[in-house]
Amino acid sequence: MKRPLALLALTLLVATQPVAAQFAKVGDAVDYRQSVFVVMSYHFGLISKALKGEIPFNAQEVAANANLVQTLSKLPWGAFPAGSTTPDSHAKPEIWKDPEKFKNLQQQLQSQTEKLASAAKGADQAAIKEAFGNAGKTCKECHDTFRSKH
Ligand code: ASC
Repeated sequence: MKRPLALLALTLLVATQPVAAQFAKVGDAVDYRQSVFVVMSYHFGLISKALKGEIPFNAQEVAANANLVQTLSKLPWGAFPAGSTTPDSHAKPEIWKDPEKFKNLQQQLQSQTEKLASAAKGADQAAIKEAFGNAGKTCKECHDTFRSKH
């Protein structure tokens, strides 16, 4: 394959299968998903600070952060191979005992971050705040059920 074609094929693969990452070791999957959650939490936190007035409310930055959160919310779920817990992992066995509930919460997060990104394109801060709150509640609901505090 010529290089531009190979690059295009790779780009399409990555673009259409963001969650199909393959991991050689369990620890790699844990590192991958934790990295995504750290970055997602960082950008989610910036939106929180802007809404609370702890940093200036810059609409473009809030929208950019919301877009990042939306994109990032798609990524961790391909990195939960069955039973993938390590001493560093906070994943509870319930993830693999109740996969339907776990999946529902993933989808809920993705639809709510989509709504957040959509609200953040407009000037209505109350709407952004509401969408932000709903997304945050889903983070918490999933953590309460599926994430250990250790
Ligand atoms: C965050 C973050 C979470 C969620 C959660 C919301 O900023 O890191 O895990 O919000 O605390 O309840």
